[in-house]
Amino acid sequence: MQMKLKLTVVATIAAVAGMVSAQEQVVKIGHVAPMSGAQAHYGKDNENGVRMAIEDLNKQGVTIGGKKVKFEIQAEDDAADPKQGTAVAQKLCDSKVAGVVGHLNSGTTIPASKVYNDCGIPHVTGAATNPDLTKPGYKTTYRILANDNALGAGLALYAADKLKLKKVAIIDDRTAYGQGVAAVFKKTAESKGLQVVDSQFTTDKATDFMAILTSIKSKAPDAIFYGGMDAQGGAMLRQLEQLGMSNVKFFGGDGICTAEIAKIAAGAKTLGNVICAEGGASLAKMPGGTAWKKRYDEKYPNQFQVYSPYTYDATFVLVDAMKRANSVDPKVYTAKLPETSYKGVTTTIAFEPNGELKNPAITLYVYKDGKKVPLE
Ligand code: ABU
Repeated sequence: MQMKLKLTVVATIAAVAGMVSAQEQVVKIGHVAPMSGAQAHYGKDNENGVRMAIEDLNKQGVTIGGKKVKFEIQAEDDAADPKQGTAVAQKLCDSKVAGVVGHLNSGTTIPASKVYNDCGIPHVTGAATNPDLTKPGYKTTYRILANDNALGAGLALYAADKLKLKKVAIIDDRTAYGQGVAAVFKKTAESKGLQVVDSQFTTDKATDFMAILTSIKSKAPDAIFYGGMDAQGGAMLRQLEQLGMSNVKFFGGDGICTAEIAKIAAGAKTLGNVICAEGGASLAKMPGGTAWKKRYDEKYPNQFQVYSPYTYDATFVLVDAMKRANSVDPKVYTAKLPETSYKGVTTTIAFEPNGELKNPAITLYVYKDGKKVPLE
């Protein structure tokens, strides 16, 4: 008799548990960035942003189509390599993720965007800034920060109008991002009467820049613009100091505008010559920036770089569209992304018809006592 009662209780508990799980659905959000190699610190920061968003969403409790949703991340590494980027994009399509946050590099995001378009999964980048990304007009591609047209032009205008510089040299790393942002800087600088005295290039794997910096030194520029990432930018700062080029300003886009560049510069005083631009407001001026950064630092101490507030918002933008469509099916909810009006941590996010952010801000930064501070 006692045994029979026990069995009944167990069966009842199992039935209730089964009912709950039948009403819950797991929805996977893909994230892609370089998680290995010299750019892994950017990738880790970006992934942290998505993980934090998913944790917050699951804590809030989201119900879509009458079912409680449990969001999970499917995190992938593209190693900043365009071929690996498309392979990983296809893997996410095959895994039937509901949406993707990524990628980080323009060189991986641009080819991956076609893969996502072909399989009908939307992706939102919070880091890739080459304007070519949105040129095909895919209904599955969105960017939630300013692009390199704004960054390159903003820096050139500052060099010409505020600093009254006359001569600049330009270096790029031959990536989609580095080459693109350097070309915009050059065009705007020349339109303002700056003389481009030397143009050099390197790669996103190089470590020794003595030859190109020595060539540039002989042309005596007031400033160098570097289109590329912080591993190379930081090493250049050390080598500029070794070459006695301590008075040369060092401009760059968001790729060098990291906490990490101060570490890589390893005490070189030339860090104080850096002027870099990011495609959004400073954390202090973002609607939710200060409180969000405090929470981020508690969860992920010393890991903040640049883009995690954007990857956090990108995750919420995808889920906001799912809620408005009352569907987690990308074939259904993608149609709601163009009508986004989402009050995020970074700004209120709404999109142009081509998937670019409406009314993006840019902020210029300098480094004081080894810390990045906005140029007010
Ligand atoms: N936005 C700079 C770094 C990422 C990229 O666009 O390649």
